[in-house]
Amino acid sequence: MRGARVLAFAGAAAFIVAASVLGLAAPAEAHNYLVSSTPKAGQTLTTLPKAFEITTSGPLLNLSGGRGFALEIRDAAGRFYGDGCVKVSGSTISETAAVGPAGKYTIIWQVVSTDGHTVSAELPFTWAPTDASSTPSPGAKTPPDCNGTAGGQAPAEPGAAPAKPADANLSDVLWIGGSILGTGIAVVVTLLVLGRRKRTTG
Ligand SMILES: [Cu+2]
Repeated sequence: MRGARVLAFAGAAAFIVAASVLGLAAPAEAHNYLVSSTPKAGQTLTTLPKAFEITTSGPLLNLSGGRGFALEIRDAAGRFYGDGCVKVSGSTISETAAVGPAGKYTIIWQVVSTDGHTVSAELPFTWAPTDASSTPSPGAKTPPDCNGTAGGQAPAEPGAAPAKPADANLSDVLWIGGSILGTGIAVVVTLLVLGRRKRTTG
């Protein structure tokens, strides 16, 4: 009788652990991913659009005026273009388009998923203007900071590799690992308390 109760309790504890792990693993699947963009990855632009845009799979978490969001425009030499003023609207971030001379460019973007984790990636494109009268922007050596305002936080220092989505996955793993440990401790403490109660009352 007593053995059966312990077995039933252990089964329930295992179920709670499994359920909490699965429940916490689910948000990891909810990281926003790229759905569409202007320009498209690998596209050759011959005229400049009004804005560069990154549209992701779902709503973005914008709790502190654009902090954690970035859209950096860089040329092959590593110079930065644009004002760094990132607009966050629904599932899209955008920034006024700006480029320098014709050549290869990379947009490095970062957003905050609704679970609070950041996701970032690179989007290469080519600038080949057909209108020779367009004046290229001179660009800058350091990332633009939108005139010192909070928005447009740079995802990486110049020359450093941009943050990869793997960082977010690692924090998910740590989060899940921590919750398993916490649940395990709670189960052991509960078993100890039950065991002691049995001994004192029975
Ligand atoms: Cu996450």
